[in-house]
Amino acid sequence: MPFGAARPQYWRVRSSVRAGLAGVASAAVALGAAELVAVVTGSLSAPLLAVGGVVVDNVPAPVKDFGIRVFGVHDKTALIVGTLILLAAYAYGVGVAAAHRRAFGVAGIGLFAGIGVAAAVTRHDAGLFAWLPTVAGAALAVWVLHRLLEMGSKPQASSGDDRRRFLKGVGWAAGLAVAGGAAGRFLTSRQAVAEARDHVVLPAARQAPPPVPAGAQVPGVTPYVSPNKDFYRIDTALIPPQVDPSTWQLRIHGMVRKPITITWEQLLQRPMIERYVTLACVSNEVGGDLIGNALWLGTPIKALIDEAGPLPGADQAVQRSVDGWTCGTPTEALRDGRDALLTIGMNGQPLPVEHGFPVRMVVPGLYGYVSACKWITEIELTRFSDFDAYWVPRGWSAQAPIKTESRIDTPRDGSTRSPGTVMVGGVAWAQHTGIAKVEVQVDGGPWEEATLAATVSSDTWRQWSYQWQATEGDHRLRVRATDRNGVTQTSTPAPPAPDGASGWHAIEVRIG
Ligand SMILES: Nc1nc2c(c(=O)[nH]1)N[C@H]1C(S)=C(S)[C@@H](COP(=O)(O)O)O[C@H]1N2
Ligand SMILES: [Mo]
Repeated sequence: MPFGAARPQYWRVRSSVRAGLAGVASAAVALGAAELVAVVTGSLSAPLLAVGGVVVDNVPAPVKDFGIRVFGVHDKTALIVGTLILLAAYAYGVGVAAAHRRAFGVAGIGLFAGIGVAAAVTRHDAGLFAWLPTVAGAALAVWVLHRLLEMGSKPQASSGDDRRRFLKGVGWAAGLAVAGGAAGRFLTSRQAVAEARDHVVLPAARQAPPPVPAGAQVPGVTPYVSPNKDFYRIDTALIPPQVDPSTWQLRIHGMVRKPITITWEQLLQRPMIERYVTLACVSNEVGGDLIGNALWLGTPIKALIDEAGPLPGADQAVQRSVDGWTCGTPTEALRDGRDALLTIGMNGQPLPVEHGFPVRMVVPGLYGYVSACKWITEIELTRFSDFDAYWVPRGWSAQAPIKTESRIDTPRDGSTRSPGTVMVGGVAWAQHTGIAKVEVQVDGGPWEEATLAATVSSDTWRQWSYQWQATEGDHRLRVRATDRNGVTQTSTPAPPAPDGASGWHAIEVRIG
């Protein structure tokens, strides 16, 4: 043998790399083919999204918290990319194992298919054929893996010709997989409701919306009204549910005298009002940006609930989304006269798909996870003692009013300014109670009262400013707010779980 004793071992390493590549290529084929089949069976039946969905539904509160802290509103992209990397590593291993024994390949792909099918058929509203994308993808993967291994593992595969043939095979498989996957995604998105949304003509509110007073905006602070495209987004949906208004219905049932169902057309006939409400996520850290203020157009939910007639003891109104997500709101909060709205418009536009199109709830004063169901289709009157909504068994409180908080937006933490007057500014919120006072403290000195900007109502955040006579050196600034009941936000730091972060926001600034 011309290359001496080293050759067989050298060749074995090369061939196991080939086997690994064959495994990865066949996994890609499985995913691509599954995406194509899922065009017919529903996008959530493709294994990647199905498994991702199960992961999202089962992460413990601290892990979810960590995901949001590290990846922010990109937590879902991170999840998908992470899953793809894990899957590629697994498929590489399956390829190598299959090179030794084909049965290992079938078993490895079978295990993958088992997990995919289990995830797909247990999703909320899974169709009769939810198993099909995974099974079709897996069957194709077994065949592709077999073919590629045939090409790649023949002893004569070390010849240039065979190596080229093998790489060409891998290239073709990967190319077809990506093309199939992309075509699948494209066709699925054509079923999307973007077009239906474009055709929605929102009814007018009975009165003009409350004007934003001049002076509500402090220069350098986050916009008082958050544009739709910048509004924070938090939900468990890996891709936003596509709900066609022409088939949308809301059913109000459970502990009621008379269950009612209304359609989109009927909803549009109801009296509409427009209100600014500042929505906040319970996962928002002190100083964080999972909070936004918008002008919501909707009909008061109280009237609809009263028509259904809640029975005594029905202290919880469980809202359910098309994807099965639930949140529980105290029935009282929907009927006590605050502007709890069944919402169809956001800042003058139909709700963006990611923000709940066509219909969502907005309730002033409660964190989103207990009040703001997007893609809503159901309200079930029940008791808190009888039903735990989505986040409750995952470690979050059943009841969660928004905690009074304040944030410094300018100067930025860690920035440098010149000595002299420095304009300090930010936002403070105590939804449905209102902000009465904001104070700023420099280097642990006395608390100084900030100037409050004008605001639309107690249901929105309020901006503030403070003229700081800054001297050279490193400084630490803190802020605290007091609500209109005279209660000052607690200095005790708390993490988001179980019912919202607390503590005073602090920043460091260098003057010089
Ligand atoms: N269907 C559905 N609605 C949902 C959620 C969800 O996961 N699914 N998340 C809630 C949470 S935790 C928050 S903070 C708000 C966020 O609303 P936004 O994404 O429009 O800002 O939506 C709420 N409504
Ligand atoms: Mo949230």
